[in-house]
Amino acid sequence: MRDKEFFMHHALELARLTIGQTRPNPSVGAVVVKDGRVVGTGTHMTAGEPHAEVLALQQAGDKARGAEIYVTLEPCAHYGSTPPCAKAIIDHGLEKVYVATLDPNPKVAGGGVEWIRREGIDVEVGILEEEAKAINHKFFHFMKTRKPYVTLKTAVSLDGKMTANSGDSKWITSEASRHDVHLNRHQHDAILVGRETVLRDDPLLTTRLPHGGINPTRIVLDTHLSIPLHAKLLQDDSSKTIVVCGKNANTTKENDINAISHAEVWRLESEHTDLEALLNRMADEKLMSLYVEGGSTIHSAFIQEQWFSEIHLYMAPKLIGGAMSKGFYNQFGFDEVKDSIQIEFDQVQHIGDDLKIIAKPRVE
Ligand code: AOF
Ligand code: ZN
Repeated sequence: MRDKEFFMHHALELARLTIGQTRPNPSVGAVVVKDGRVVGTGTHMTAGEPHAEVLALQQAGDKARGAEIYVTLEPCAHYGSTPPCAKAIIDHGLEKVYVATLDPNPKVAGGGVEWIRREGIDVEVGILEEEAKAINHKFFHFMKTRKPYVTLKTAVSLDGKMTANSGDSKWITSEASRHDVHLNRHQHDAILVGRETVLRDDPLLTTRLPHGGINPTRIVLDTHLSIPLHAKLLQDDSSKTIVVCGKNANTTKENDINAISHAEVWRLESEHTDLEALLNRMADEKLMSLYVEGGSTIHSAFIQEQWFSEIHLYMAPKLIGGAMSKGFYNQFGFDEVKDSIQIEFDQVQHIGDDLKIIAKPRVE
């Protein structure tokens, strides 16, 4: 049936197409319908470029007068890099506006809907709202908490090991899982590892998908600035690299890193790399989401301080064993099970030969 959910569903599909490419903006789709005919469609494609509604209205032209528009996010009310969409909707003489969900951005936050209603245009909010929120869940989290959305990613064997006895970890999971990891790199603003991973694996941390992808900003936690200047992520300039250090790190090394055009040192005020200070600095730089590809030290720090929204655990049908090889959370441990950190499983998927488990902090 071509009802309001039908058209909103298509607007949501348009928004879904651009997940990961609009940072720091949300992904938004719009469909304009006149007398049961689609007369315009639009997707916001990149920050700084026109919003979804504007593109859909441009396409509709004169046909927008008296038409209805389906938008996956409340039309904006502010002059940002583009003029307000609420104004465009009013100027084009639309008769009805269907909105999936309000915009949590304090600059908008209900103001767009209010403005349009004030002009006598009927607005209905809440069509397929949960789907719309899911598309931009990282953006919603950031707007609510002013902290990046943190995803901890790990790959383990069925017996919970991240490495074999030698430290070797290539590859525990199948190619299909690794493809999914690259999709997640594309969908996060930044990716983080610790110095140990740089020293051991010398990773590039870029997005390598069959159709290409967007590289996240690379962040290395390196309290004493001990990673070598020839590390691949300091040599390769396909995305920015931020090296985060404590207050006592060597200033010559800091200057050397800052001299690399795509690299930058963030010196924190604490002796060690204080995660909250890092997340606040990221928020200041509009880095709204963080994909942590840690070893157990890094993951344990994020878990211990409860700075995570999701854990992605890829589990391979292998048994590695070994008393020396680690699990992904093992730094402190608890004496009794009753003291352990309570989380909950959100999803379990089969990916290739592996399982992917998505876990989240338990909501009390
Ligand atoms: C809309 N339609 O397609 C999008 C919206 O810097 P600007 O001007 O691009 O504004 C960015 C803000 O606008 C962003 O933080 C979010 O609140 C809203 N995004 N709004 O009406 C769109 N992408
Ligand atoms: Zn707008």
